[in-house]
Amino acid sequence: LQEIQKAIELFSVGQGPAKTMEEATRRSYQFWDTQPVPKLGETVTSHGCIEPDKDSIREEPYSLPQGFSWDTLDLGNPAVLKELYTLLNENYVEDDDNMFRFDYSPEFLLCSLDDPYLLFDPPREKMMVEINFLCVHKKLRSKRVAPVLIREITRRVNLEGIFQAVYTAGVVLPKPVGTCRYWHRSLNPRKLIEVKFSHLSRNMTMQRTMKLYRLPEAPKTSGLRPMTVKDVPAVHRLLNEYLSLFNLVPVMSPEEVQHWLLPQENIIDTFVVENSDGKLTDFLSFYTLPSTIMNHPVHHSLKAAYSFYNVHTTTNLLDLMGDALILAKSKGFDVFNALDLMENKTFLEKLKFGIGDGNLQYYLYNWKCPSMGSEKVQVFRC
Ligand code: MYA
Repeated sequence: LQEIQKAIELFSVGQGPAKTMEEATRRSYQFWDTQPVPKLGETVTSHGCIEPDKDSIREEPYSLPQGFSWDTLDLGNPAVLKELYTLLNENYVEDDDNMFRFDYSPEFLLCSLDDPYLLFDPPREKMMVEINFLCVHKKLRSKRVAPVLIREITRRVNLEGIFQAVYTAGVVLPKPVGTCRYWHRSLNPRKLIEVKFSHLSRNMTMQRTMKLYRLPEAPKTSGLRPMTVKDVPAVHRLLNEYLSLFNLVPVMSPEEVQHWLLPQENIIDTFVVENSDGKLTDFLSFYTLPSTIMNHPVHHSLKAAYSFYNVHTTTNLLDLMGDALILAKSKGFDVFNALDLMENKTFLEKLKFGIGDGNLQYYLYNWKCPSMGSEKVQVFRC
């Protein structure tokens, strides 16, 4: 029996996606080994592209399994947007125990599926695309459709004259440039425990847990207010100055700052701090990404806020993020999530975040650079 169990384990390690570096180094990558990415065991010491820009690019789309064809979506058409929403709502990323699945709203998808942007890898700036929302319908899984999708998007991006990409994934592939961990701050502990997102700690009652996570009614930073369109130039300046402290960051134009940070209901919240001279000194932001709760008789949706860009020059980061929690709670979020990137490690434990069980791996396509600690990585788009 032990032998059989071992064989099953080895088989599953060989086939399934790897969640840890240890599992990843024990399996082979039939597709990724053919791609311009560093190998898992490789130590990268230089910066630059892995293969040169292509002169000739294949003209025909890659072949899909029989009965399927490529279609370019017109997301301005509400029926098409709904179709995309439904595909992701039913088939996109789930947690390891298949209890929760991301539920990106149609408006969020529309806002998120946007143009390429510059990525900074000091001392260089490189035009890259961000790849997101890779999804294969559950009925078509494990049939090597994902490599076809990746090859096809690569071909289409190459036709635009772009040869690098950035992406994140929960699984380990060759080869992460940085590894970040999600942390979670309970805002509505009773519901989180009821849906088994979290559990009652030992020696804790529900009453004591609720008291532990209680937050003040109103933020404490004076001059904190929602961002408006007039704030775009100041927020743009604050953001780019702050981002220059890190190694892997997007370089945003004022138009992109407006697109990504200007508050939009149920998509993005941004609050700026204006001092008594009318000068903006800091800002905080978080985006809305609910998850579907699968198989719960009462609760069907988990309302999660995700920390986005937070810049501080005058206000203490701990106070700024404490206010982010208060604002998220007052807007009805159940949980506030943040990665341990940038300076986040300085406030996570102090603000009662608990460590999550999944990593988020950061990747570059056709670009090598030495791997870095999570504190050197900046968050990308949502
Ligand atoms: S990350 C979110 C990914 N989506 C999900 O997790 C949703 C739920 N899962 C699914 O829809 C499927 O399981 C997916 C795989 C689609 C993930 N990134 O078709 P298969 C490799 C890259 O038989 P399926 C996000 O959106 C796997 O190692 N590769 O498998 C960023 C194996 O390759 P190899 C992945 O389960 C995406 C091959 O796929 C991922 O039916 C960035 C198996 O294919 C993954 N998350 O489908 C994409 N998971 O043989 C890369 C598995 O080598 C972009 N695999 O082990 C690269 C840049 C392209 C543009 C370049 C421009 C210059």
